[in-house]
Amino acid sequence: MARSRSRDAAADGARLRESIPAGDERDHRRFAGGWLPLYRRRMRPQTVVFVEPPYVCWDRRMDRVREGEEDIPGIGTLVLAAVTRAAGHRVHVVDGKRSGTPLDEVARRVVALEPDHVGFSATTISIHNAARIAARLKARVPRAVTTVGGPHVSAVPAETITRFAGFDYGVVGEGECSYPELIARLAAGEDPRGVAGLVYREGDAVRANARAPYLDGDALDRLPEPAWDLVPDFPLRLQPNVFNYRASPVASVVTSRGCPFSCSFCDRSTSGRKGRFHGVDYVVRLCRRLADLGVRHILFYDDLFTVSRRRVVELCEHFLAEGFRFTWSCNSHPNLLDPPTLRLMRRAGCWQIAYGIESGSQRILDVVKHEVRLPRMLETLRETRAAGIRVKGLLMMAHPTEGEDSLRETVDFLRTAPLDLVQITKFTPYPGTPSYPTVRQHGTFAEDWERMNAMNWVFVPHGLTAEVLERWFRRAYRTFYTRPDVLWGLARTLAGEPRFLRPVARYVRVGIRGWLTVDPGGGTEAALAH
Ligand code: B12
Ligand code: SF4
Repeated sequence: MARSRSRDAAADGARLRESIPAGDERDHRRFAGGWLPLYRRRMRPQTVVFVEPPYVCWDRRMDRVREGEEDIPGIGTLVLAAVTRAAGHRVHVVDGKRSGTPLDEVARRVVALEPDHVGFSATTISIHNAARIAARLKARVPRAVTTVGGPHVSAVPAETITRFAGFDYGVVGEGECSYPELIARLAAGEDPRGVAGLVYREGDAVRANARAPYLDGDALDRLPEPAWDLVPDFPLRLQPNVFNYRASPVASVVTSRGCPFSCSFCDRSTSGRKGRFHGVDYVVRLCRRLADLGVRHILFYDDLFTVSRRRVVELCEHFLAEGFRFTWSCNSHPNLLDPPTLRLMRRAGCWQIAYGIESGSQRILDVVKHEVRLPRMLETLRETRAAGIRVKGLLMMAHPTEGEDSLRETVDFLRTAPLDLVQITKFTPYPGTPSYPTVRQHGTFAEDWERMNAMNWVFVPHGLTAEVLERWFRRAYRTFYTRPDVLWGLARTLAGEPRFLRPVARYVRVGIRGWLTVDPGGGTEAALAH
């Protein structure tokens, strides 16, 4: 059954690609008429290649676990690709994230496309590889203009451009206005320095313009759909980590941007502090498109999908009215949902909610400004389960001011908390987070961007050591994943979805090996649950 649905989906994928020009031209006109006057200017179409660099997801010695990486371009890249195509350019996407793709191979694929412009999307963990590919490209196709966007350059613009000579430009914040305008100006031989959000060199200095206004309201809904047609094998390509989806094919959708909470570990340098929402019609249109392609599970990858309860209710009512059959999962803050909303979400297909738990210590929750009391958190988790939705908990260890007292509280919390799955990561002070400027007051911070994948103890709070942290980290995983109720729940999920068996067996094998061999700086356990 699953297999024949997959075949249908593949055929639908082909149909989607064939159908794109007509549908898209309509979108282009609407979009171009919206807020990009430069589109109407006469301009030689450019060849633009978007690149997602490979990055080290887990411990770099644990190559096998890297198979768990998500190898599909992000929604940011796909929306930018669609917008750039709408501006009349020839657009390609080169996704280097596929496990262990060598940098030379990524560069070779980009060079073969004879690009005029190459746009890199990079987080902190992938910025070095983005820069390495850019440097290789500049050596082989000097005329290609290299631009980097995404969270890392948005957080530390001048430092990024100063440090990496391979990037000609950076773009801070959302790229939908800035990037097409940069391309248009350069193609027209105009001075690009007025482009909003642009980071550029001027003599020895690096300058950064004020970012473009955040997209909101109609401007968000005028965006074309993500360029899924540029993803080979879509929607069959995305194979997220096991236990994160109910059924495949699976696809991701972003329905809002930004978050008004103030968690000190969270980088909102691209999306900002205000929740901005796609209209329900826009979301339903994307979901309908995916459903027609055979997608059976949608991952809502918003910063905080449930930031507006009213809107969640509206979305669910539309999903029910449309008769959508797919299941879906989302993330939430444990201070937002109530039983009626949860029950409605369940009826509308919600299968799993990932809650930011962060810590089992109230003191730490207050320090990191997570804005929730533990009793309320536990109540939300119980209510979610009671509504029939699986509960995933996201936690971190080594927060600023963390001590063995709070680590013990977190482990105790994990003994009984109503959770089906947990993912514990190692606190990492990313550039762009409120923690970043002050974190050194609370411990030692080895700021090596290439190790900042939340799987290394790059930050060690005063009074602790990496060895002590690692011991608590392992104890936390062991405590949770040896609970009979948790094991029973996982067994039931596996029984319902036998296709999980192979990846799970692989994770367990690699996990046991890692457990026996990995030193405190590494980390394998989180891979089991990610
Ligand atoms: C979904 C998501 C994921 C998914 C990605 C799946 C996928 N392929 O889409 C998964 C779960 C796999 C994931 C993994 C990780 N993630 Co993540 N993720 C997100 C999340 C929640 C949403 C991203 C998104 O789709 N946003 C919506 C789109 C529209 O926005 P966007 O991607 O930012 O793109 C816009 C701009 O950045 C800009 N832009 C982007 N690329 C480019 C390129 C050019 C040329 C230009 C001009 C502009 C531009 O324009 C885009 C359109 O407006 C963000 C939170 C956030 N708000 O960014 C965290 C976030 C990006 N993730 C983060 C982290 C830390 C990670 C991991 C390291 C976690 C881990 N331990 O593994 C990995 C690393 C992944 C990587 N490739 O580097 C951090 C990054 C912080 C930092 N400074 O690096 C964020 C910001 C979370 C946070 N708030 O702290 N993530
Ligand atoms: S961690 Fe989640 S709730 Fe906190 S600020 Fe970031 S997106 Fe918002």
